[in-house]
Amino acid sequence: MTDSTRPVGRFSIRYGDHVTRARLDGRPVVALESTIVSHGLPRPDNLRVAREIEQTVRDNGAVPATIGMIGGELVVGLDDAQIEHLAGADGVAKLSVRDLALGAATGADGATTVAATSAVAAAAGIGVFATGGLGGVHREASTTFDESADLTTLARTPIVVVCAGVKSILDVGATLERLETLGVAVAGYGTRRFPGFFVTDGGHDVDWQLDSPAQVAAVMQAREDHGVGAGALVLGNPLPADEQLDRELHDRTLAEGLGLLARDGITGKAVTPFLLSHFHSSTEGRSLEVNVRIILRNAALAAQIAAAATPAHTALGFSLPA
Ligand code: PSU
Ligand code: MN
Repeated sequence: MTDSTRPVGRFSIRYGDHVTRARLDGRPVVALESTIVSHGLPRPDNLRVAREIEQTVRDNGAVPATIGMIGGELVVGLDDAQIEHLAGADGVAKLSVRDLALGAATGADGATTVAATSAVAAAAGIGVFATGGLGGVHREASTTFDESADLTTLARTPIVVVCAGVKSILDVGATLERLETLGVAVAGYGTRRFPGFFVTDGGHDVDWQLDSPAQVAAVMQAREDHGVGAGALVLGNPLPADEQLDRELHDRTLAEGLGLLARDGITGKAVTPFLLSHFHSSTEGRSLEVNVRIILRNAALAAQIAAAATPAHTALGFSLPA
């Protein structure tokens, strides 16, 4: 851990040694979120998977920067002991952007969602972020108003988010409509269909298809060159069809999970972790396996994109911590 910090807004960010070294050496960095570790995956697999995600980034030519909050301090590049802490401790907060100041001022330990991770990564000058699936518009949103803050945050955050689309537990079509309204760019990786996380095809077309890390890097460069629009690029990287969750098992598990949500009155930020945990327990680990595959594939692709994009990004003046 270094003591170099750099203020971002009213926060300071602490950089892990490996991230500081990577930036000094001009090596590519990939941001990773911690909510999937603390709240999205069951213990004890979550810690093993968190380590595998980091290793996959390294194996594909980049340096992982897992982001989270320790004792009220935002850390870009958690070390192994800190990841172990967020994976195993009780009471780790789920931090979206609106929670960051509350967590900082109260000295919280917290895991950052897609929204918070993107915002912190972009503030730290990291251009590529890998996750599992985005948050989005929930199926009952017309009455519950449940739409993830991931969407509005991505509208103002310049970063490439490599994901397997949005979870099929959400309203995929409504989420795509909101991304359009919010000005968030969306492309499929090797496909014109938007992925549905556990399932390869989320049921909707996207307008753009990108086919290589170099092509994604060229889009990043073009966005900088043109300076128009400061939102994210969501890159949907689908699972190969033979690796997806069995459709029938998926549909049955989802219907049950939605019923349980209603029965138990689960709302707000508890909804996504509840549904994921329901999938993991009632598919006897099959959805967990699929979830892990998704994240590792996204981590590999994000690393390749970051490596392809590095010259552009160092030229853009990644500012090094003082
Ligand atoms: N995708 C996963 N597992 C997760 C999440 C996404 O595969 O745990 C998390 C992400 O951190 C995402 C959050 O930002 O769920 C969305 O939560 P909500 O719907 O409450 O905004
Ligand atoms: Mn929500």
